[in-house]
Amino acid sequence: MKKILDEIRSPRDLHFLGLTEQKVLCKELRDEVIADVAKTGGHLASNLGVVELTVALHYVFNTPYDKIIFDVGHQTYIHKILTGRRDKMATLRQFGGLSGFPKTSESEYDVFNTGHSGTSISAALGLARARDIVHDDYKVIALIGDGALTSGMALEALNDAGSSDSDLIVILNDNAMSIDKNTGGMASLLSKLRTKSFYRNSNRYIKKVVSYIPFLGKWIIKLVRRLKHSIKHFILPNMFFEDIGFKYLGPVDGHDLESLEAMLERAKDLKGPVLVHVKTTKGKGYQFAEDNPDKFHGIAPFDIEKGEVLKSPVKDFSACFSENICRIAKDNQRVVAITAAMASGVGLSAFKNTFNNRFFDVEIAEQHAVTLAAGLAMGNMIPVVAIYSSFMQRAYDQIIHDVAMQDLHVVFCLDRAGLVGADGATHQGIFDLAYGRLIPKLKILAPKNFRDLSIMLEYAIEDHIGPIVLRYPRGGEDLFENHLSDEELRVHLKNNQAEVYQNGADLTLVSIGTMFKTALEVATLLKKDLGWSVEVIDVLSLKPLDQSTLKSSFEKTKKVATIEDGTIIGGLYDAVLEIANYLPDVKVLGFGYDDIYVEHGDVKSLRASLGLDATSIAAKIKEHFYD
Ligand SMILES: Cc1ncc(C[n+]2csc(CCOP(=O)(O)OP(=O)(O)O)c2C)c(N)n1
Repeated sequence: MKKILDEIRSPRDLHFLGLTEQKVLCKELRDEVIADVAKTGGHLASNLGVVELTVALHYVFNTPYDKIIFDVGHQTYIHKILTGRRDKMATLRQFGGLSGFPKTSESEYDVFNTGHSGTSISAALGLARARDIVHDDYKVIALIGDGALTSGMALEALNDAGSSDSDLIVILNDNAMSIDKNTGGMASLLSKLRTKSFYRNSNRYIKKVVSYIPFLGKWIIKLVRRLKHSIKHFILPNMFFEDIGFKYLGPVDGHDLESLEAMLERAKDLKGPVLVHVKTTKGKGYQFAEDNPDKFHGIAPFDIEKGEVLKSPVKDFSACFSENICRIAKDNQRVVAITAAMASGVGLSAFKNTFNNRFFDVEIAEQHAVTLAAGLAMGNMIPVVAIYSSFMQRAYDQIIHDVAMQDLHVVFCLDRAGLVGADGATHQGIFDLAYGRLIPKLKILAPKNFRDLSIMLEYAIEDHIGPIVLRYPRGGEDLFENHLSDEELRVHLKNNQAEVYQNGADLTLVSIGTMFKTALEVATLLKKDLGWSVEVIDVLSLKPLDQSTLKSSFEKTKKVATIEDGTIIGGLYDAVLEIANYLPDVKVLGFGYDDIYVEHGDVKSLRASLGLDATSIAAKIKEHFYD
């Protein structure tokens, strides 16, 4: 049977639909996005929550002339379907396919690339100011969730926008959820706003009741009127947005198309900064996602009937971190843990449940998370800050200014370091080795398997004093035999010693973290192909780097290749070059991400496309060094 959706080739086609047809369209969109994400994986619950809102926005506004900026951008699947990309949804997040986030290179309807939370209002305000300077008249709309609104950046932008004269519409998509339940002061303000109609009605009810009281009743109403402003302040919490300069509209039910479109029409005609508060349900229309919006926030391919992921998940580094931090915190009461809205992602849910008074979820506020840790360290706690590598980019100054410069004992656990895959360029954790290496006093460790992580975490908390980073990737561990005993590894860490895993005379392969397995495979290939004996060294610590072990290996082999899951500029390659620079006749070849942003796709395909799989690396080494 032909669907209404089949007729929608661009948002313009929405204008031929009446309200009833638009409602049917929403149902079709929901079914389609569930079917799409069940195959590709992705951010399902957030998209189900904005079906009506996305249709209403494209119906009311004249896109792409009017500009919609999506915060985070993980909720743009419906937008993609409506803006001519329906037939490519099967390629979503796949190598060479559609991105899971807005991409200006993908469509003229994608106005601004996002991925990290909290950027939409700043970008929208910039666009609005640019429009005003050239006297253009398009509308600018920022769509931001209540989770993303906890970002420092978003609050900075509200502060600026509120005092500006620019016409700007901020749509607040409030589902009371970040990935987990949204918490903090902003969340409680919004929860009061959500029940605002109750306050309004109760106000009317009180007026009605007191007007029946003879003499005194009228007097009370007069008094109520006179005190209206202050009562509004005390009773109606929307004054927060109004006081900082926004016209506040709402709250409106984000699944009631008629009211939503009417509200957006009103917002369209208002001057200056306007905030439209839209209440939505995360996961709306798919029971499994409504019941477990956190599980369906970002999900792997799943069975629609059962609501379960198809592949049973393997134990990953986050789970290993989770086990070990709980183990260590049980005996060490000084250990506290901090997350920026990613408790389950980074593996802190068990810690939260077991040591609740030592757990802090600061919401999407990485900068605050780091300086909060600095304060805790000053107070003699040992803070462990677990944040994804790419999100930690936000807090660079805080690491330097608040932690490292004061030599505070803070343990940074950078999860999702290296390529993360399907989430793409904004989420690839490829910069931390380079940016971390520049910071004086910061020690940087990278485990190659779970055993290393467990001992490194113990070392970072119990033995080391000062700022320290542990970086590890998304996913499970590679299998190989441990050559160092646990005790030997402890000694290596204490002495900043690299691990010489296998001796050789023809080439030194230096790897960091989980690229170790690739190094082993390259060594095997070179042995088979050229008969080379390859020395394989895992640095364990990038900073300080074990100069003497590396130096004597380089002097022996003269040929060196580095392999890292990070940008080669500023990372392991550069660090090794600094040693080789003083050694005559030593040549170094670097394998990593060379001055590029790595797009989305499965990690294996991405690496192969960049020449970072074992076969390509071995071939390049042969070409470069074989004479
Ligand atoms: C700087 C940064 N930190 C963390 C994240 C991970 N993250 C992606 S979406 C999200 C929650 C967003 O909640 P909200 O804005 O309310 O959108 P919803 O999914 O609930 O619609 C988080 C924490 C991120 N994208 N960027």
